[in-house]
Amino acid sequence: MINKYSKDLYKEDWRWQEGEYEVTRTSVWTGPGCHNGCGVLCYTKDGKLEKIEGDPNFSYNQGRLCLRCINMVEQIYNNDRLKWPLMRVGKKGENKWKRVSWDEAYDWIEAKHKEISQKTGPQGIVSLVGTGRNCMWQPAMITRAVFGSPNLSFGFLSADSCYQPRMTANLIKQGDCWVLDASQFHPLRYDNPEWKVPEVVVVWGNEPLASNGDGFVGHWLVDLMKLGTKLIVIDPALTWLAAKADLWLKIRPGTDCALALGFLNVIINEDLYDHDFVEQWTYGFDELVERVQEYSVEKAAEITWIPKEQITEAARMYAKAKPAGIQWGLAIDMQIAGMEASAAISDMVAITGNLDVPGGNILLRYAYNSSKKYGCGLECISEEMLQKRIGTYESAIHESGYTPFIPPDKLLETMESGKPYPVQMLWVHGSNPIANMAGEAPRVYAAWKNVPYTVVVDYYMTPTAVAFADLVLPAAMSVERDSYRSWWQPLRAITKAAEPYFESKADEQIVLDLGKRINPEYFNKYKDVRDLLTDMLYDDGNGVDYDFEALTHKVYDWWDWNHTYKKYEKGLLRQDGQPGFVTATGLYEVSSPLFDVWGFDPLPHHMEPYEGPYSTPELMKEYPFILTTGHRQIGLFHSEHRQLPTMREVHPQPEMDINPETAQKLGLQEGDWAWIENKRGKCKQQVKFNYGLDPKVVRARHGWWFPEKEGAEPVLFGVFDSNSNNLTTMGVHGPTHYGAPYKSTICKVYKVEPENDQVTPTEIVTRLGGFGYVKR
Ligand SMILES: Nc1nc2c(c(=O)[nH]1)N[C@H]1C(S)=C(S)[C@@H](COP(=O)(O)OP(=O)(O)OC[C@H]3O[C@@H](n4cnc5c(=O)[nH]c(N)nc54)[C@H](O)[C@@H]3O)O[C@H]1N2
Ligand SMILES: Nc1nc2c(c(=O)[nH]1)N[C@H]1C(S)=C(S)[C@@H](COP(=O)(O)OP(=O)(O)OC[C@H]3O[C@@H](n4cnc5c(=O)[nH]c(N)nc54)[C@H](O)[C@@H]3O)O[C@H]1N2
Ligand code: SF4
Ligand SMILES: [Mo]
Repeated sequence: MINKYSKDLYKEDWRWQEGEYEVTRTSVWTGPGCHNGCGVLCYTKDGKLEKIEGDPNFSYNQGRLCLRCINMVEQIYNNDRLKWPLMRVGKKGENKWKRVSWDEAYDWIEAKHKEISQKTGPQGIVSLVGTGRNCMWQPAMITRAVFGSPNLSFGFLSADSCYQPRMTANLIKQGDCWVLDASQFHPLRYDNPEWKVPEVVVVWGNEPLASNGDGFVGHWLVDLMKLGTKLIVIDPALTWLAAKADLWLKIRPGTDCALALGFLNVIINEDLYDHDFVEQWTYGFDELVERVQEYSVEKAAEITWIPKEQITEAARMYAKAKPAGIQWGLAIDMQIAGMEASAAISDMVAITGNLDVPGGNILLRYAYNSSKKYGCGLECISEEMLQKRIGTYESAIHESGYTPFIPPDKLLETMESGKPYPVQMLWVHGSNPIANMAGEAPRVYAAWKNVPYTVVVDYYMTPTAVAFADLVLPAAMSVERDSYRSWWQPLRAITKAAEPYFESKADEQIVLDLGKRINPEYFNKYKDVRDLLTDMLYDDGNGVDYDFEALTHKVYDWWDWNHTYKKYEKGLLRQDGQPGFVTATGLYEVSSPLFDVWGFDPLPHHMEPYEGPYSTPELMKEYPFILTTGHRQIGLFHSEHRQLPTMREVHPQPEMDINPETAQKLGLQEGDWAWIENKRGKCKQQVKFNYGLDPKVVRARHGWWFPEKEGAEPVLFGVFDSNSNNLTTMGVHGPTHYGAPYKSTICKVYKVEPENDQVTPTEIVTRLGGFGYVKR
């Protein structure tokens, strides 16, 4: 592809020799822990990665790399990394292991699969996966195509509250998802003649400079600002972007739906919406007109704690700009009204005429329509077996097939009650739940004790593995594996550049090895991993007519569909080739008939956070602060990277943000350790002053454990000591079962002193039966 980022910048081959190095031009995904697939040049010698550079010719990251990729050599060759399969020899939690061969490990898995299948059926095996790493389809395939179980869970992420609410709201309303169009889907990027610079971008519940989440590189926003884009940032904290924004709306956590409805009130009542789009392409607009009358700016201001003038100004600024885009993030999902907030924000995009226009919010699909993700292997599960999915029939969205997951909160209940059947084995593939994902980590820890067997597939030994695993399998990292990425645009090769660390194996290889043993009928057709990948490419690819090897030589392949605009006008969305959206009405559904059928409110509405000043005023007397958890750190991906000296130099300890005035009242100095506590539990983090934060709001970090500490219980790498998820919940969500209050709970804060620090939280959880006041 000849473009501005081309030839003259650097070589365009896929592999070459440069002095003593072999250089492979490819993309990476995980590890490093990441949602992206930036282009890299891997410099290897004797099969080892020695350095890594950003690929200047890939317009996606334009030669840039963030900390986690730059530090990849340290991540791969850190001595703590798992070197070979380990079988538990001591009791669970004792951290005693023996080295076994892969064959012995596979024998054990095969035997357990047989035993469980005979005892309860394969549905007794439940798989836990984590966030969008390059281990989405692999565990899905192992669960369904290898084990024959229908039970795949998005770890223990309460109410599927990451990206699922946003994507599902998009899918229900318009049949496809959108993202902010920062020109990323065209190889010419900002030089694409069709593209327009957004006049305004709303960064909403998202800090993409730290997170680079969901296939969006935060630095693109800096590019846009340089091109003239104005920002509105909606965040309780003064982030780097908020500090550069024209408007920063300091929202009370968990009230984003009310804010969106307040915006819609201004947009509709001041006639700032796009009449052509609304008349031609929407269904149920009049009902929204009625609904927003209940959300005057005054009311929205009262709920959100944002001055009403700012709400009006932001609504006008967004609606008058042509084009304008919304870059949304996790905070939208992580509230009980996660689905409702997502729906209201989608409506803003649609009725202002910013849907699928250049510089607005572009509708897109996986490159070449590849659909093999968490849904992989579903074709191997019979209807009868599907009916056995845990908890699925208690949630309309899960039942309807909008998600390939079982509801994680129901899985936890099943583990506690043994109903409808006891969980016999947890297959943990790319997740470290008790350190990070589980909403109510101590409760998950307690329930896991009822599960006889656990297998963990990971790069490193984790607290979850020490506490529960019988078998730990070492996984290969990105540069050590052949794979590909079709998550958004373009289709990218992930080409093996270095030899796997010791005996670690690629997730793809583990799929194939186990598949050939347990379901040879399905898997014997594949000679090797490349054969499997080729089959997936053909199978998925509307238009891909080359094999995996050819993709490694192409490196990147841009799919025109993904950068075409106004696809609904051109008949490019629907299977019948007619103009319109992939919905029952063929229109953008402002009021959702599906929601109505499922018994939900067809229009968005505000729901007060589960705990807070208005819903639990009594409780607030004891726990006076609103707590939001988990804002991202650039060098750490969830619970990963804590082993790496460089990352710990940048992020030595978990830090909680607090307004200095509040800290002063509590007798806290910056750097002090403070307890953060509510009725479910407590954890300690280091005080960091945040001058912009509301005096009543506290922000805590998530995912912290300490590989430098003892692994055996009761220390267990200190996994519950600083764990914000001792305070968050499971089983608390709105009627849609989508969206949990990870970012809107309550707490009190007080200084850690020798007398209140006699027993560690980890010891309380692992040895003393928990915090005692965990609600059941
Ligand atoms: N470095 C790094 N990158 C990551 C990850 C990681 O762990 N580390 N995790 C990945 C994953 S799985 C995800 S989902 C993404 C998430 O990444 P983002 O979408 O960026 O989400 P967060 O960083 O959790 O929070 C973003 C902002 O929301 C604000 N916020 C908190 N509560 C609220 C609220 O109630 N309303 C509003 N409007 N804002 C609020 C926080 O102050 C924060 O600045 O990041 C991905 N990328
Ligand atoms: N309080 C609070 N909790 C949160 C959040 C929050 O904002 N606040 N965010 C939540 C969100 S949005 C999410 S998505 C979850 C994420 O939760 P998870 O995705 O479960 O993240 P981790 O707990 O870090 O576990 C991932 C494990 O997989 C391993 N791993 C990484 N890449 C690979 C790979 O390619 N193959 C294999 N086999 N293993 C791999 C890592 O070493 C690590 O041990 O956390 C959630 N937890
Ligand atoms: S966003 Fe950062 S960690 Fe992810 S692939 Fe790009 S450079 Fe690597
Ligand atoms: Mo996530």
